[in-house]
Amino acid sequence: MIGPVASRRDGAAAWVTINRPEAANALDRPTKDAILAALEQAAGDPAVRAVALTGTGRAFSAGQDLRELQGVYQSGGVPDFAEELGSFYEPAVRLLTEMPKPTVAVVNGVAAGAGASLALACDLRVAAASARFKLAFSGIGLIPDAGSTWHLPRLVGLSGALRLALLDDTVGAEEAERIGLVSRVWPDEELPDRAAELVARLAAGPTGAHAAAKRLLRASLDVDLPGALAAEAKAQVAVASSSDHAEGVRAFVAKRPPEFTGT
Ligand code: T3D
Repeated sequence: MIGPVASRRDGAAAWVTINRPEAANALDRPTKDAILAALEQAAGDPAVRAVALTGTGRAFSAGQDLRELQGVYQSGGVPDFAEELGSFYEPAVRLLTEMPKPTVAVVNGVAAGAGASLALACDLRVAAASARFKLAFSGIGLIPDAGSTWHLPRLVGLSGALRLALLDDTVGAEEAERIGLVSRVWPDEELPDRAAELVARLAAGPTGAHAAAKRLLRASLDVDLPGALAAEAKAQVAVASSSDHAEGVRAFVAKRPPEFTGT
């Protein structure tokens, strides 16, 4: 039986698919637990060299399951937001941003609330033409969380971030590409194949170099230039001793495509 999350391997790529299409892939407790387990597994497996996060059906994810939240209120309780954020959203966002391999959100449909936050936490976002982004938090009287207040200004600037948070505009895929929220948009029917190609390409890449580039670029807005230059030099010395570097140079001279092994 397929649970709320389906995990599969495609060569060196791990695909994590949120699988509650009847609820727009909203994040209830079992779904959150399963996403976290799948991300932990992919992050910790050295044979996995790229990770894709996507959804089944018409949505990527509509964010926090509001029926579950309503259930807590109806039973006279108050949701423990600190616990929810600390036990799922924070570790999931940190795994996506910190695992030493590229992460890609394959945004097959609407990404709202914390669903959008998870997409924003991935290193790259690619989208179907019909996909859309909506923060949705202000609609239920909350602030953007799960890393959105950190990622959004870095991706679309402060003005764009404020617009999305306060006006809660829905941004379609084409506009998302124009403002730098997504890297590629493909016709809906082409998304599965094109995204699989892109993720496979990342998984066949120089994993150590990708990991270092990801780490340095993510840190870059919080360090000064001398600090960035020093960090680059340190990382380059480490990466230069990898087999993948030697293979890249060999392949260039031999006029053939490199065969990186991630070592
Ligand atoms: O614990 C904490 O720390 C709190 C953290 C909160 C983080 C958050 O994510 S807050 C934001 C939560 N999300 C939302 O407010 C979004 C709510 N959903 C929508 O605005 C719309 O559904 C969408 C824009 C996402 C999609 O619209 P549309 O027209 O394409 O689809 P739909 O018909 O509205 O939804 C399809 C079904 O999914 C529908 O079920 P039904 O009526 O056919 O049985 C709908 O109720 C359900 N659904 C959509 N979003 C959620 C949901 N069910 C539960 N929770 C949802 N978030």
